[in-house]
Amino acid sequence: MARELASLSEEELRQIDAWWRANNYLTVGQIYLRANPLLREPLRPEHIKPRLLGHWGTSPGLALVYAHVSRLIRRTGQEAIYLAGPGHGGPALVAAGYLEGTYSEIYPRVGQDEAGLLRLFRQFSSPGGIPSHVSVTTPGSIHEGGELGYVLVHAFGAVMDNPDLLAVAVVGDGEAETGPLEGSWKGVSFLNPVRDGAVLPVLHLNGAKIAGPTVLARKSREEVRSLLAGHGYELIEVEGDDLPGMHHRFAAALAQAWGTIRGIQHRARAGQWDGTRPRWPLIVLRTPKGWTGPDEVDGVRITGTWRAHQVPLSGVRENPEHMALLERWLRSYRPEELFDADGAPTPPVRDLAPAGDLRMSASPHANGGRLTRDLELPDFREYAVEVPEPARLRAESTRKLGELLRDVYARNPDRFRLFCPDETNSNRLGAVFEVSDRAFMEQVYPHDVAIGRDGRVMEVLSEHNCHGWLEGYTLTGRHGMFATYEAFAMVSASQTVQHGKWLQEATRLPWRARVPSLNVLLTSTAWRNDHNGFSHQGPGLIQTVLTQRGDIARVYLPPDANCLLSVADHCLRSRSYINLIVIDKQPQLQWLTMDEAIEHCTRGAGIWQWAGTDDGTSDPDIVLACAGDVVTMETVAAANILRDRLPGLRARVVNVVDLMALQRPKDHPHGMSAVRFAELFTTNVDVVFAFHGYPGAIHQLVHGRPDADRFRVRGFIEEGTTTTPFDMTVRNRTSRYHLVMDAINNARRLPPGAADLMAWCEAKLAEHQAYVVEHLEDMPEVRDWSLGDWARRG
Ligand SMILES: Cc1ncc(C[n+]2csc(CCOP(=O)(O)OP(=O)(O)O)c2C)c(N)n1
Repeated sequence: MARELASLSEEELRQIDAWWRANNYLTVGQIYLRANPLLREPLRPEHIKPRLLGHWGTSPGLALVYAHVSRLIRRTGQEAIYLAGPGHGGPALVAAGYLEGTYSEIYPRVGQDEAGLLRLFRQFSSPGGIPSHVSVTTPGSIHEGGELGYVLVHAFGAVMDNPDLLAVAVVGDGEAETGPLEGSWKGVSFLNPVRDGAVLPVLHLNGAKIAGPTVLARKSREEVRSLLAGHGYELIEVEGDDLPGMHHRFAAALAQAWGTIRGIQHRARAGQWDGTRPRWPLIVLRTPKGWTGPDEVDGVRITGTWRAHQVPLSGVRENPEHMALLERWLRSYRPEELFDADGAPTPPVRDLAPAGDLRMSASPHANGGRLTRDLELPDFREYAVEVPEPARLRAESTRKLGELLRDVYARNPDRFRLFCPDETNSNRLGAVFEVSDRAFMEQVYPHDVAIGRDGRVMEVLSEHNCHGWLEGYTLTGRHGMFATYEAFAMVSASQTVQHGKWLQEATRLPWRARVPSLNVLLTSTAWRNDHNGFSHQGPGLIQTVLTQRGDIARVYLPPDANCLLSVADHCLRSRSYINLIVIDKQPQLQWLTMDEAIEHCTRGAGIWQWAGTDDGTSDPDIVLACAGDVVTMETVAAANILRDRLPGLRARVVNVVDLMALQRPKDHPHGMSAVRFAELFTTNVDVVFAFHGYPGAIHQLVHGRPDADRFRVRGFIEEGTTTTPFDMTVRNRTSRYHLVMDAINNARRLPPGAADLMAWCEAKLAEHQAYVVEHLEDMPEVRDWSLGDWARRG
């Protein structure tokens, strides 16, 4: 089959050439025209948009690849999706969906007639229209390509556990200079030819980026070959700008690539794979940037240079010469052959499109919610930690989550994966290895553990890869979790933001089905990275997610294992959110029974009556609030000190699991009502709030609540180093002693003994200081602290 595909018939050449010309015409039309879409009359200034926005340079290359892949699909029935790394070539992909008819099916106003064509042109990069990139509004897209660097990670994620799918991923040569893209060639080291589909990267060396040459385009061919062959690819090179020669050569290259892919898959699926990593094909495509556009403008070379990147002809309305050049350029595609009298694509253009869902713009994989099947989830209550009374038992909470995830893996062998930068065991999630190894297609040695060809736990030391793979995986309808050290979640924070934007926009499009949520587990947190030091102490991702819109962002801070299980179950069931779950992996005190945890997590926040000294009959003297595991312990310990040493003070303890519950209902769907807020925090009593992250976050969240100034927030204030766990809280002024002093300083009524207790706390802090320096560990009364019999149930 591949051999037959290698040569184009006359008919196919005619179709491909017509489709490509039509696509280029529509791209230029989208950038320039507000009227006269079929050039029925000579161009006049009023036909030209007042603001010329968009990117021409990459578009003809993107369209060329699209046209040829469409032919491949028609000939072979191959299921494929298309990812444009240089997503600024949006008009080419919008045009592709339009020529395939998908666009008009989804947006009937943009029909395949002259009026529809005009709307297509006018809406592009316009107020009330569509964005310039391959955004969420573009049918067939799972990759906007706005922030460059992620095209391969999205493609690899999309084909995992998707054996019949081919993801064609065009990589820009400028994009190839980014760190994430350079790291993402390694995807092939994790792709199993039996169980996974294939990625076909097309490295598009069009020579330039916005304002200068690209590294790979100016390297010798030998160096480019060595680089990519070293990553494990078999290179197929196509170069030129001659026509129809380029069509023939690209068709042959694509046929060869597809033949290689199918050969690898057939052999592997027939049991003939010896386990060595296959050499997957990669096409290196060298075409001039802005190919088929104006060669020269005002005596300056455009095509093949960075000047072709955006809008090659400026000031068209005012400059008759430029207007004439534009008209010549548009007419060079011979629109009269491509669109009929009504403005509909003519048969050679139309006939290239594959049928129905095989059109890349209509692929259900790219609208993954359509394919999403809910997870088979075990009953999370079965993993409960027995909690006879609060703060008696210590447990590694994430270990329980690992057990739950193990069984999620077992029940969902085709639609759940964990993504982690080399830390699954370290994060205490290692139970998953009872049912799945880590995926690895490079050499495996006898002394390796839990690693192999059939593994489905994804470990690669790249937060960019992990995050991007999970995005590709969920956008195509499957479920997963990204578990990472809290501080290094900032490495991929920008991806979190970009994905949030995607999800937010998607919720506005009725045709986009809701996809599984992006679940991010932050563990190895700031407070317990006492052993690693300052570089490992950074709770910044919370702040980042808080800036995202309420429609998509959720932040959970479960204080113990049972709360974590309840939160995780909720997140794994949810759709189209970014769920951030923050909890440390070290042994930690357990507070709530499973039933209590479920109720607490369902409400998002609650009073821990047993922890405080407030009888609930009237407002307390002070509220001690907390969100986050370590600061919860400090808060309960502080309340305990107050109970013992200042029994006349009424202190209420409030714990917050769902951070967004603090917001007003009008600011976030989880926001608690004013009545509930007052029940927890009163309307006028001061609140000492111990927070896991940066204090400003809580101020931001309670903004607009009654007398928000009464919130005194303690949190991480960038006081970190390699020290003891408790010293971390002392340095950041969230220790139990600091919280007690804060309570005394802010309580609205002080019983006798407060001054003595202040002095006692100061003495304790001094004692701590001396002790840790002398003994290199925390004081036993802190290190081994628990509530003792004080909170015994019943
Ligand atoms: C991470 C990131 N940095 C910078 C930009 C701004 N930018 C937009 S397009 C572009 C050049 C892209 O060049 P290339 O990937 O070669 O695409 P093409 O030449 O095909 O347009 C740059 C730097 C961006 N979109 N993303």
